[in-house]
Amino acid sequence: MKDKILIINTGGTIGMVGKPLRPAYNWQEITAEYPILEQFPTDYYQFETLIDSSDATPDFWLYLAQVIENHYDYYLGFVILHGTDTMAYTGSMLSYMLKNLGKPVILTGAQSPMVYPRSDGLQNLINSIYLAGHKLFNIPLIPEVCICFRDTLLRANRSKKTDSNNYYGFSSPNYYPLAELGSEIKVQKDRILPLPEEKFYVDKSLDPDVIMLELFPGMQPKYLKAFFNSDSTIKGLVLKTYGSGNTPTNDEFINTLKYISDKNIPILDVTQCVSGSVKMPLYESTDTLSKMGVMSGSDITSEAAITKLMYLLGKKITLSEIKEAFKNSICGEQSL
Ligand code: ASN
Repeated sequence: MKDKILIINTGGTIGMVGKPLRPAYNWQEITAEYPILEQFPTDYYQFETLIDSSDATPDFWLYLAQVIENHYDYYLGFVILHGTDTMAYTGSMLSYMLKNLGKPVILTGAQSPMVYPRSDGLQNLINSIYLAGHKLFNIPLIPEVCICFRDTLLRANRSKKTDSNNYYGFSSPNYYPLAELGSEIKVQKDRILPLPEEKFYVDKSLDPDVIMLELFPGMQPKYLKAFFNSDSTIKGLVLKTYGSGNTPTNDEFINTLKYISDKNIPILDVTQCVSGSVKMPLYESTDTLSKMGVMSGSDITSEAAITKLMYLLGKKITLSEIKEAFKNSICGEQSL
């Protein structure tokens, strides 16, 4: 193994250059203004097509996981340059796919391109290099998929992009940061997953035949039903509900959920609130859902929920096994 860090560039604002902004052709173009970056022991891998992360797809996740697998044995850790828009989805999916992860996988990006003088990119990148290179910088090893942004290191599957402009772009509303990145890097060891004993591998099961819908007052159940008509291929539903997991209680809405559930389609209840948890059965509405077999998403983020559902469906397990999996955490994505 080399005492080095692999930087994997997938795209996003951090590596954009020119006017109008376009993805850089190579690493030198991004870092020309920052000779300081040459002093770090890094290698660089660039995706053939750099994307705006709003174009991320399941195939993109599979390819990224494959790149990590191919290089896993040779590096101390990985820094993934990624657009901020869907970073929490990619981080969540990677957290499920990278099994027995024993090295840091740090996703980072920027709100403003690195070639701009006021960019947040350089600080985010250097912090990420430190965290991925751990022992080279006297930092504890964090064997997790994380998001490094501004002054915090967050568990990726607990994170959300909560600001489209501010340099504090991400938060982890239901789990404390894994590290604080001030003049010192303070890692909170008690918040970090244990180092696995088994060998690392990539689990590539994934089924994208899912849908996520957010409730709003006045939503017409007939539109929800239309998604699940007789020839629909949708295999799972994440419902973003109100407050502690509440939905309308009228017969038409409840019968529509029953119609979906009777097709053996797993329905997961997650809250549309930024923080807090689904509590079943606290109110009458969640009592009805729970009796129907709707699963509680506890305090999982919607990003971690939809990717977990894709991951579980890809395993071709039974409905009751899926329900069991949502009562448990795969890698720290929800409280039990
Ligand atoms: N649209 C960009 C992306 O997600 C936003 C960013 O990176 N700041 O790729």
